[in-house]
Amino acid sequence: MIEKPPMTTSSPKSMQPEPARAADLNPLLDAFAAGQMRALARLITLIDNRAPESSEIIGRIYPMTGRAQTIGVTGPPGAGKSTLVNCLIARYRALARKVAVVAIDPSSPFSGGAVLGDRVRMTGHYKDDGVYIRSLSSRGSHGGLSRTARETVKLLDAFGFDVIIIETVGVGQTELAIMDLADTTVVVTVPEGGDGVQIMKAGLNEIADIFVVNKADREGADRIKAELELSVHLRPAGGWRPPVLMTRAAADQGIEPVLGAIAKHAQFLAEHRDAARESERRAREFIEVLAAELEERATRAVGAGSAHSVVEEVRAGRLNPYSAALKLLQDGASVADLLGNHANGLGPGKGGRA
Ligand SMILES: Nc1nc2c(ncn2[C@@H]2O[C@H](COP(=O)(O)OP(=O)(O)O)[C@@H](O)[C@H]2O)c(=O)[nH]1
Ligand SMILES: [Mg+2]
Repeated sequence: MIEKPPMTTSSPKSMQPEPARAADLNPLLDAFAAGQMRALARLITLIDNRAPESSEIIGRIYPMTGRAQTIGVTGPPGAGKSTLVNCLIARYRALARKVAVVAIDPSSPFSGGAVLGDRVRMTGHYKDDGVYIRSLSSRGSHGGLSRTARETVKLLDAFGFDVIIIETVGVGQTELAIMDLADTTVVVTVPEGGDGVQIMKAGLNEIADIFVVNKADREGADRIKAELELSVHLRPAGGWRPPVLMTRAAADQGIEPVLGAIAKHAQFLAEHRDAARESERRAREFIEVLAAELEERATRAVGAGSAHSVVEEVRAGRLNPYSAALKLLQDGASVADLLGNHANGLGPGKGGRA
């Protein structure tokens, strides 16, 4: 099943009226829990549109998460990421594992890959319920996209996919943040001139758990492989040393070693679980969600023609924004009044009040 994000023009940053809400989340979440793909798709759309109930959705499905293996695939545009992902899908399906793909690279669609596209269709994976491919719109703000990606991965995890592959172009900070979601990050590069240098410049070098030199049929593959191997040896001893593998994804060649390396890295992670780091990660995630939730609520509350006295004072220029913000925070009741239940559409008694 391949889905594109629906075209809408809503923007979480603009001060527009509150977007339309799902009347009641319960039937949708029930359908999701019953394994209905359409419910999954609708929930992802709500998340992708940064609907006000996003945090409630993720909070409620959270107990069902934590089972999936997440694999990030990144690298320059045209390196063959989507082609490689198609190869991986076919292999994982052959192992009866359910695979979801989150594509944040709009440049190359999945359905178009000539050779593997046909193969996937031939083996029936195209209509396979065990494969779900979803591209996210890049509408979100800087932090918005990585948040959308993280929440989408949680939905897919909770839905029961065994393997979740996140494809994104490795160019900026947002992409690096998105790769932070993955248990295992595969950096795909190609023999074209200067590509190795670009990988290092983009900071992809540090985040790679596995290097793949794709288009190994082209000249210069050995050279970039040697370059990458040299950089790998600069890593501290005792840690994970990323293997450098060669593939010809368009010909479906060299894929088994990639699967093997992913499995080996997963095993390494399992053997080196770091409870302190996981605790730190959860705390950081809490701060991120809290900050984003406050920003979204403030944007809605201040934008929706709020009759709140502090907002009116600020708008009229009688109270400066700094003093106003501090004044509001000094009084829990005022915070709840401005940003509380009515602002996110949760009814009383649903636990939304501070
Ligand atoms: N020569 C060669 N071309 C490849 C190989 N793998 C992928 N390609 C081609 O490279 C182009 C870009 O591939 P794509 O997977 O869309 O790259 P992405 O932008 O990184 O996702 C497509 O035309 C592929 O058919 C390979 O191993 N060798
Ligand atoms: Mg692609």
